[in-house]
Amino acid sequence: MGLLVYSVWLLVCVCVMCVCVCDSCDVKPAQDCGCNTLHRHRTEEEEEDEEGGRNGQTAAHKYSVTANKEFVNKVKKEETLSKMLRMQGGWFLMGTDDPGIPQDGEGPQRRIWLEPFYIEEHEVTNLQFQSFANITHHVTEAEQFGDSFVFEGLLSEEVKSSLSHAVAAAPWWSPVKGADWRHPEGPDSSITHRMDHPVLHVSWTDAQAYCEWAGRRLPTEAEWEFACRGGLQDRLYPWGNKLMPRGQHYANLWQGEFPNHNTAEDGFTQTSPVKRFPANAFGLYDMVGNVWEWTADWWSVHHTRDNTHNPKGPKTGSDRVKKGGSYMCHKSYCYRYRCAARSQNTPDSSASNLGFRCAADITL
Ligand SMILES: *[C@@H]1O[C@H](CO)[C@@H](O)[C@H](O)[C@H]1NC(C)=O
Ligand SMILES: [Ca+2]
Ligand SMILES: [Ca+2]
Repeated sequence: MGLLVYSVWLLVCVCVMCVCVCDSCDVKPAQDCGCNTLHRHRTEEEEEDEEGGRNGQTAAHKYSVTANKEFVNKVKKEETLSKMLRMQGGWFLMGTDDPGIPQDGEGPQRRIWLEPFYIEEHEVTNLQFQSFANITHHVTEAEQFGDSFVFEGLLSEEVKSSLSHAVAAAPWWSPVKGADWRHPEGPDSSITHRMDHPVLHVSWTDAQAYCEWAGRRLPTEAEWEFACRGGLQDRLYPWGNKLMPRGQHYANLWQGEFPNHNTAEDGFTQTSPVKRFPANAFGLYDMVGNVWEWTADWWSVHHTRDNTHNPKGPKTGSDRVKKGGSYMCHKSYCYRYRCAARSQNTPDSSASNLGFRCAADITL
C-alpha cells in the first residue's frame, strides 16, 4: 500500500513538474514547481495515512484531488500576478510646497527615506481579480452591500431611470444597485470585453484581501508617491511638468467639459487597458490617470516637515488615502492627476474609477 501511495505521489509530482515546464513558470523550477508544496501542505492525518498504511486509498484520493487542486491554484496564482519592479528607495521629496489643492494636504514638501521595495508595474486588472475571486471565492463589499458608485455619464437609460438618489455634493455620482466589479455600470453591463482593464468597485478591504492573497501588500502613500515620481524631483507628473509633451497624451484623463462632455482625445471615455500609455522612468504604468489607487495609509492632511524614515501615515483614521486621479479627472474640478495629489475614501467605499496595485517588501 505504501508503495502505491508513493507512486501516486511521484506521478502527481511528475505531472506537476510537467505543468510547470510547459507553462514556463519562471526562475526556480526546482523550488517553486510544487513538489515542495505538496509536501509542505500535507496534513498530519495524511502523513499518518501514508506511513501507517491504514487508509492508503483515502490518502491517494486526497493527493489526486485536494493537493493537486491546491497546487493548480498555486500555479494559477503565480501566472496571475503582475510583474513587480524593484524600487531603489533612499531619500526623496514627498508632497509639494506649491499645492494644486491645498486643502488636500499636498504640502509641505518633506524629505522622506524609504527602504527598497517592490511595486506592481500596472493596476490590478479584471482578469487578475477574476482569477483571485475564482480561487478564493472572495465576495467584494460592493457585492455584499448590493450597490456601488457609478459615474452617471456611463449609465444606460434603463439604469438611470431606476436611480433613487445621487450624492448632493457630486451629483454625477449615483449609487447603483447591482454595480460591482463584474458589472461596472450596473446589472446590464459586463467586463468580458475589458479583461485587461483595471478592476473597479473594489473597496480598500477588497484590495487588501487581494494583495494578501498574492503574498503582497498595499503600498504606503510614500512608496506610491516615490514610484509615481520615477526618480524626478519636484515635478508635477510622473514624466515631468508638461501635461502633454510633444502634444502626446501620457495618461488616461478627461478632455472636454466635465461632467457633460468627454471628447476622449486620449482615446478613452472610460478606463483603458493597463499599459496603454507610456511608462515612467521606473517602468511603471498609469501611475496617474486610468483609475485611482488605494494606498495602505490612513488619511490626514497634517504632515510634519521632519525627515522621516518609511512613514506609514497616521495610526488610526476613518478614511484611507488614494492616489493618482482617474479617467474622470479634469483640471477644472479634479486637478489630482499629479504625484503629490491625494484624496480619500472610507475603506468600504467602491466606485467606477477606483482600483489598486500591490507592493511588497524585499525579503531576499
Ligand atoms: C473564473 O471562472 C469562470 C467560471 O468558471 C471562468 O469562465 C473564467 O475563465 C475564470 N477566470 C479565471 C481568470 O480563471
Ligand atoms: Ca480619457
Ligand atoms: Ca492609476
